[in-house]
Amino acid sequence: MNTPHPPEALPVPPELGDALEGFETVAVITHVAPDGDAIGSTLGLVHLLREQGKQAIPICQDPVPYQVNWLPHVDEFQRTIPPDVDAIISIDLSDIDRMGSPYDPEQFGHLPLINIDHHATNTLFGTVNWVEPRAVAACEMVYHLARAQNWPLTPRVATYILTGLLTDTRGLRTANVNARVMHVATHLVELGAPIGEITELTFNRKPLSLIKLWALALPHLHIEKEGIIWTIITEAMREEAGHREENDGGLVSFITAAEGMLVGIVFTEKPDGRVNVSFRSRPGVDVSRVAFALGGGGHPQASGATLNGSLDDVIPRVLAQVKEMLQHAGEA
Ligand SMILES: [Mn+2]
Repeated sequence: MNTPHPPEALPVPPELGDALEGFETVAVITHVAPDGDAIGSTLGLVHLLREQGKQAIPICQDPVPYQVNWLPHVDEFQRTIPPDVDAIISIDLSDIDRMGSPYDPEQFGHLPLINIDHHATNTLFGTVNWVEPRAVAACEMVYHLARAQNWPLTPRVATYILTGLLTDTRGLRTANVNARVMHVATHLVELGAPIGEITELTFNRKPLSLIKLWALALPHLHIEKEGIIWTIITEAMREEAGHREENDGGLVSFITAAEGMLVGIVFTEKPDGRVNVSFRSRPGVDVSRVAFALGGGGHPQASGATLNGSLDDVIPRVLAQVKEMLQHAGEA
């Protein structure tokens, strides 16, 4: 009765353990526009591999976001893959294109590519694929991997992993948080991850420029009778607020909390002229199918896509697809 429950293990495919033995130098790459899970899972895995005597280099096309820029060693991220690596591990990455500019198939296509991801929309692009949609974060997969391999979890690695677990679950508040996830979080705290400090630095801290950006975006709030709430972030707003980071800092989750709404969307103009579309939805409303149909990906309750065209082109197109999805969901 007093025995603590070890967290239920998510199974790690045996070929993954074998693949991890097969290299000395590896690039661990995560997705463009990284979030806390992308950064935490990459650094967690990099440090675990180094503790096993491997050379591991964290790679990301884009800068570490403000939310997790306090993590140790974030300055180790590189934007190009060194030419002499023996293998590539992609993490939290649903589609090969989400690696962005660092991954040139001409240069690296011949190398083993180990795909570790928790998105149900993953396209299985690796030479070894471990896709586990039950994991609430790629970080949770790193935890189960370390346990399966009997790799010790240091307080620093536990901190990386818990940070990604917390960011992908918005502080253990998403519908997919269950007893297993709570056990994993508890174990990470027992291993030395400072949950109070992580929460304070990750969730209770935003740049003033971001709050100013929200103030400019919120007057453009629109509500559709189908239960869709949406707004825009333009380049001009970004300029006026002095906020250069592309991430909306949680605006889409904030507006989706409005009572009676089923789907929240933020349309963000990108400097390259494309539009980033970020979706959130209520439990039971799977918005990832729309994101996937638009060439993006994600999770049932949190997903996104990047589209060509101006805001005026993109908004009606996306709203029509979301409305159609809601109509079919209503009929089902
Ligand atoms: Mn993730």
